[in-house]
Amino acid sequence: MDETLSKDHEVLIEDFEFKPATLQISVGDTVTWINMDSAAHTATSSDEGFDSGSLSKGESFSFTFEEEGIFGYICTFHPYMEGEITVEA
Ligand SMILES: [Cu+2]
Repeated sequence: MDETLSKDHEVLIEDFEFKPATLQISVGDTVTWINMDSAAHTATSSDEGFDSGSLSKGESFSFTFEEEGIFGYICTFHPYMEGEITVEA
């Protein structure tokens, strides 16, 4: 794995949605969630692999994916907010 090839991706949390809700990335890539809403949100994976904790407006959370797989996540405050990260080798 060449570190220089790893990429950064952004997911905006806006209008009670993750944008984009689904994202395909590669192992070693980093995803940053940024809360654009006045309401607090989280990005919390189903398997507890990552958890942003409560993000206020303008706050962000980054996670680097070191394993391939499909990682579903929600906002714990609004469980109908769903997203999915697909990590490919
Ligand atoms: Cu939320």
